Amino acid sequence: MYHLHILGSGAIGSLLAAGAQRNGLGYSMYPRTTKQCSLNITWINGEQLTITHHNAAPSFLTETDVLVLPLKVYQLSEALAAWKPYLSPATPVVLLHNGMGGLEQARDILGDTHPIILATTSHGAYKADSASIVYTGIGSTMMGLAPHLPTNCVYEAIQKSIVERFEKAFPPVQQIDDIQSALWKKLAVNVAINPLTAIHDCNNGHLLQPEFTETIEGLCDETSQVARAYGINLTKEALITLVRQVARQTANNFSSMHQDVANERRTEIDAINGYIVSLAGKKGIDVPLNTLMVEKVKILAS
Ligand code: KPL
Repeated sequence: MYHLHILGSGAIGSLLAAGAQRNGLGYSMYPRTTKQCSLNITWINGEQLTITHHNAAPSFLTETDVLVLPLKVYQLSEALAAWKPYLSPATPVVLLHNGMGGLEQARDILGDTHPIILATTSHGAYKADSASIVYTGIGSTMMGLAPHLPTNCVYEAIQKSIVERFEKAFPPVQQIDDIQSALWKKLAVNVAINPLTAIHDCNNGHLLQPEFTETIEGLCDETSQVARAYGINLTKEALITLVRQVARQTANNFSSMHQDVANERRTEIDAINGYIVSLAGKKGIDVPLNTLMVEKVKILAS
């Protein structure tokens, strides 16, 4: 069951496709352009794999297909609008991106009853060049039903089958009942690590130096205040511990925002620190450090 249809040719989508291939599961990849028809993957154990791309044009999907969008948030609306006419109302859609704002876009385009699964992953990978991906760090993936959907047996059965499919393709995968909190925790990590590594041109581990302590603590404080204002109970202390833990575990990695700036690609700053600034504005919360991160990264990336 569930053929994986993976959009784009980014690092995480490619790892998922490679995992499916290694485990004998059906997948199709839809790169944004047809220039690239295969990608080389260096798996974590050094194994070399080649994954092949499908046509870039959408194809009709049924309830036994799943559409996976491991895209940047700013690419989602265009991709979902292009795919909507090809989706059955029962084709599950998996959103897998850094930052926030994707679910709102998906609901606008697909409606409030479409089965949507939210996912976040901590696997490390990077695109060495346009045709090669390197898998650098084993992580895990958390998935859960979008919080606006009713928890009835239909949606729960879809969620269970999707989680099982992902577990077979690219383990480990954990089904999470409160995916919203998990996404906020990932957001808090990205709020601190991503802009600071881009601004200071350093790897994640460098942020453990004492010179970054005050800024990291301040960013976690702002994230915690905004999260609580929206009913997500995350303390500043818990977020600081989490950020430091991820910086340690991924010490040698360069964050995705660092890679975006280094490769002169558009960054996800609007969906990360910009998201905090925007939510804070609606509740009258002062978030000077997040505002500064947005300004600095925008100058870097301009
Ligand atoms: O998600 C990441 C990213 O780079 O976007 C972290 C967790 C910071 C790992 O680098």
